Amino acid sequence: MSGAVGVRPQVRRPGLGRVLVVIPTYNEADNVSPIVARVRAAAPDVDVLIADDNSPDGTGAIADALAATDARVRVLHRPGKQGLGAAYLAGFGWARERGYDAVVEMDADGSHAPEDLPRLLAAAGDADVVIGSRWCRGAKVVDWPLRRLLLSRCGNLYARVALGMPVADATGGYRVYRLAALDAVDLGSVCSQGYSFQVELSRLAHRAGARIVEVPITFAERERGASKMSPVIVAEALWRISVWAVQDRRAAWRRVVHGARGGQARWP
Ligand SMILES: Nc1nc2c(ncn2[C@@H]2O[C@H](COP(=O)(O)OP(=O)(O)OP(=O)(O)O)[C@@H](O)[C@H]2O)c(=O)[nH]1
Ligand SMILES: [Mg+2]
Repeated sequence: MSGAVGVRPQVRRPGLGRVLVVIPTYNEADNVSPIVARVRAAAPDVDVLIADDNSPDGTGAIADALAATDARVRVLHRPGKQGLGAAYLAGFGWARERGYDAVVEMDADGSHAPEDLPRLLAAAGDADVVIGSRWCRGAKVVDWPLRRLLLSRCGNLYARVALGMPVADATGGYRVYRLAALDAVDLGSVCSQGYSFQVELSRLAHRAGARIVEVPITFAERERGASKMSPVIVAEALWRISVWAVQDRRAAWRRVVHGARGGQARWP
């Protein structure tokens, strides 16, 4: 970890507390400075943690330079590429250790507009989890190729039906979590490496009774750098959603069977 500059007054948002924006990075050298500048301009009272997986393109060093000039920016250096989910879990742990009340998930590539952040934080006043949603009324997706649109639409439809979650954008990665709500979730059980992490956390939060709210965002295709999306990541998401769906149905069936047996036992 690096980046200790000057005195940094702690700012508590009314109704939310101290907020940390976690930005995972892997080879985002061209994106990390602009995204941090945009976050700082859009929400000057929040802190930023860049969770870099030892990017070969030098993103970590650029992040260090940002942290050296801005006391609200910190860097978590991780030894190597371990996936988005692992980077976020490390960021959540970092936030918890330092007494933050809420964490924001945001991509580094500009797809998640920092200018939408104030609306997400405002919505978190009445929610445990806020999802910046691409698939609710008022949302916009800009410049995405048809195959990505279809993948996201179909993936979300599958997650929603298979898992019975009332969430339109369960794969979306622009979120606010209250850390107190995450206390009710066994983060140690999270097994996703790639983007199924977002679905897994949605599912666990929903099962834990979290108040989940979706706020429309304008989502844009990344402007610079290369996507880390791969067929392996898509396959992992499909596979895990299917496994969770089977597990949920088995559990529901067991409840029905045990409930019926319990009912019979009460009769003479
Ligand atoms: N620390 C870390 N960050 C990662 C890893 N994989 C992806 N990221 C970051 O996670 C964010 C999302 O990754 P993207 O490649 O933009 O994935 P995506 O948004 O689904 O795909 P595109 O829309 O094609 O860009 C970016 O900030 C990446 O740099 C990883 O293994 N470790
Ligand atoms: Mg992206």
